[in-house]
Amino acid sequence: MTSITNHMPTAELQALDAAHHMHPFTDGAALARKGARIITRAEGVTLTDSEGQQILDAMAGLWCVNVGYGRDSLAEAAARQIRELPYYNTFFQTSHVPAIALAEKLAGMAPGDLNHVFYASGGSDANDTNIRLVRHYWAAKGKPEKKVIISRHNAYHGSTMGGASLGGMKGMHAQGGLPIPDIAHIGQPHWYAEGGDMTPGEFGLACARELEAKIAELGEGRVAAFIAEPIQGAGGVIIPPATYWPEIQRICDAHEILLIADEVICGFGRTGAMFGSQTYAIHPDIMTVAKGLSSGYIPIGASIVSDEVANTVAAAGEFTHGYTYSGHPVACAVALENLRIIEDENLVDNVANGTGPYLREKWEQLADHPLVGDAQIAGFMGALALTPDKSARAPFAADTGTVGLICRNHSFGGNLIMRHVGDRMIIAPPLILSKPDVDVLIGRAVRALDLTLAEIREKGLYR
Ligand code: PXG
Repeated sequence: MTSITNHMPTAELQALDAAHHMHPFTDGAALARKGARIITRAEGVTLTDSEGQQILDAMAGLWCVNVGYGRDSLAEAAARQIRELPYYNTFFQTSHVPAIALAEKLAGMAPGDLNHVFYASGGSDANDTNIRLVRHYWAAKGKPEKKVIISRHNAYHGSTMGGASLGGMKGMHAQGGLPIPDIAHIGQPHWYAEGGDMTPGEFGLACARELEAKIAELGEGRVAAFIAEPIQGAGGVIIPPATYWPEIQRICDAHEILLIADEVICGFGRTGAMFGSQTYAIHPDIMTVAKGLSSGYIPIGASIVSDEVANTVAAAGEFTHGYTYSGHPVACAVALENLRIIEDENLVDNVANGTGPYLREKWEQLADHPLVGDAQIAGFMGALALTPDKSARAPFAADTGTVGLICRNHSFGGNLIMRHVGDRMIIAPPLILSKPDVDVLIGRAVRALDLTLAEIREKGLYR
């Protein structure tokens, strides 16, 4: 076996990567021509690549490294647990201390009567659990025909058959025979792109009422649940109008529909409260969590379930569902230490009252840039809508994503990880971001926008 180290020349690593590593959500042939960027180390909010570049990671990895990189205590928690009990399962009437302790901790942190934890290894498989759980719940209540789960276009709920079916990404449904049966979709509350002449408030209500119309169309007796991210992340940081969530809650309550809040991105501080459900005063029956639960240091996800749903399912006999790594002791130990850091260092308060307001002020000023039609931010989730015509909120004539990709390339080239979704530029930095970090972030973002404007003018893509 070759030993592959951080010290090999970048080109050699890229060649081996192209030869043997299939990347997620990647055009493999195109990547092989270009070569992947290779990250070798990270500390705080800063990545180092194989060329020695220092990069500000304004995406917290993939929306997950909430406590930042380089936390020794997380390494120690993992090492301690591996020495003591590296693995045991939680099937067959068995349990262990890390799984028990984390479940108790999450029950205490989660709002309302969300007191029961079913573990997974990430967000996708936790959402698969949710599909089976809500259908099984209604069957246990004597309503087995309540099976349909309503989701939204442009939602992201994972890449498994269930998760991707719940998701509303057309490109994903086009591959592999999706969606599975009994999943329906309604519109997203994306005022900037789809709100037309309505005010954001009117549009938020109209979008929420699509749920009521869909329930009427399907028949209340067939609908099990509605699932949504409090703020859509992968869809492009779509922050709903203030009118949206109260109306969704009213409709779910009125029609006996379970509400699943997918908190995989919003959970653990990102919106300025511990959970996005608290930011929007939602009372979900189930929350999906992953990512920030361990700050990405180790894979873990979970469904946090209400007393009513958990007790009903428990009374109905065996729930024939589970994963080898449900409640993995090392993952639970790391998650517990990660939650201790989030609480002891008041990281949620940094988002709400510390760095957060400063980031908001600077981010919203980016709306003055000629290329930016809208600058939105909630907690540590920000989006810029790029446009050739601010007043009309107009899209570019070029294919969606052409300009966004140019901007992303200038951003990465300038050592800022700011992503694009179509022609929206997005950030979701680690929750430890400081005010000096904000100045660096904004300076690099402005430079990327300036270079993008110059390039698209030159290429005739502007107007
Ligand atoms: N729900 C939400 C809301 C997510 O954002 C998942 C579920 C699935 O979690 P796992 O752990 O199975 O990946 C996610 C994941 C992107 C991107 O491009 C976002 C995610 C995953 C991959 C890419 O923004 N979010």
